Amino acid sequence: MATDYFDAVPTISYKGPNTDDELAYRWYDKDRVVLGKRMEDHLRFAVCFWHSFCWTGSDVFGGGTFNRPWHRGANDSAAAAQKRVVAFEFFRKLDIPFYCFHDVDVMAQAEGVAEHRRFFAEAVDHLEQLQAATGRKLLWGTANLFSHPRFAAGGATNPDPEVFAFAAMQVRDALEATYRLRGANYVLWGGREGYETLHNTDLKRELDNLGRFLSLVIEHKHKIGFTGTILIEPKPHEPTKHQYDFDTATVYGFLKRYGLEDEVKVNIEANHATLAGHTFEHELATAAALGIFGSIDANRGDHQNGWDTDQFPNSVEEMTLAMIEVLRAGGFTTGGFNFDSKVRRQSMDPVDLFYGHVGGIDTVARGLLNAAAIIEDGRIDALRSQRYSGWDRSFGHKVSELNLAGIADLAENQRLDPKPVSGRQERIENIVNRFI
Ligand code: XLS
Ligand code: CA
Ligand code: CA
Repeated sequence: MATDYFDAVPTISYKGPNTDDELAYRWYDKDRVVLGKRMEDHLRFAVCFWHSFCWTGSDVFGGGTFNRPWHRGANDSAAAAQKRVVAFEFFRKLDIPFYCFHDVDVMAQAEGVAEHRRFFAEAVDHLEQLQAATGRKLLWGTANLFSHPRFAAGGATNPDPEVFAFAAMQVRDALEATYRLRGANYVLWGGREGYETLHNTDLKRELDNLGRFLSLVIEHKHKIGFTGTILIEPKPHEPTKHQYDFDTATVYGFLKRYGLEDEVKVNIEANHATLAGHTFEHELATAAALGIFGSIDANRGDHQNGWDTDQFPNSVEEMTLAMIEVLRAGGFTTGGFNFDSKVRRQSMDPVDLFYGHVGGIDTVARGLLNAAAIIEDGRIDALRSQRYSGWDRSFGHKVSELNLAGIADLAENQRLDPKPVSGRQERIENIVNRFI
């Protein structure tokens, strides 16, 4: 099946910062080596199916605005196949290595278990062919446990065990499909796993069901031999008032309680970090400190409003601060940068999908170059190490080894009177700004 949907747009290539070509990369030069690694291998970019090829441009005030031929009629097998072909043409023309999908993104609209399994299997066969034909790879797969009305009260945390079972069926199939398509990760975003009011919610039972569901997923992953990473994507609210996977620290506490902290990492979305009242880099640094940094959804929010706008990243400054943490964390292993980003509702033309992704990719690439320059310069890391250097000297060693009373005696015997030291924040911020 051929497509002419993107015929007006050429394959995007690197043309450098001085080019006037708006459909070219100015900073993302995939073969350029940065800190010993090719840019493509550092950043591992992915396009998501759902926002770019499934969403019609509708919002709560109005219907679809986008010009996407596969949305004109019912979402049947033919429409789903056309969408898959167009999507892979897009991945190929952007010249980035990965894509991501939810089960329902890639298949025809299904009623009930039998149809769901049949339509999904048909889609996965086609995805396998498209991957082989275009050389594109799967960064992660996932199951949509939140759009269909049956999931109005959640999937794994639904009060009805029949819904729990339907969710288990979808996740079993999506996990097995991800394995078959050689996906690098499998994501669980807590869709509607949360609550609206405690008056009708048994919070403890819901948490235990969510913990058990996750344990079953891990058990099945090992049973089938999938070696990719299982990722949880934190989010504090939306769609529910309170989501259980609130932020990275909350997810870590949850994993500890159910004994899964060595089995699961996090997929951190910039927009979800800011909705939780954190910065993007805070969530990255927290995940790295807890040993659960996995992957990134690069889409950002809007500084003036408090919802999930999923915009393409376009602040080089913000991305530089995030990339410093990614590099400090040692970079990605199985993870990557997924554009879970959507063009605005008025950006209805096919070419708008390119402007969005090209700008986002260049913003991340420039953030990487800035962060690498800051790390190579070494001043910031040196100032940071200097600040903690007392712990590397003999007094610090003693404090690390003694018990509370021993440390107290040490303080008394040495007649301690420690003096405050400047944190040099403004000086450090000035140094960072010289690289942006
Ligand atoms: C929604 C989430 C979702 C996940 C995948 O806010 O970002 O798109 O990334 O289910
Ligand atoms: Ca996301
Ligand atoms: Ca989001």
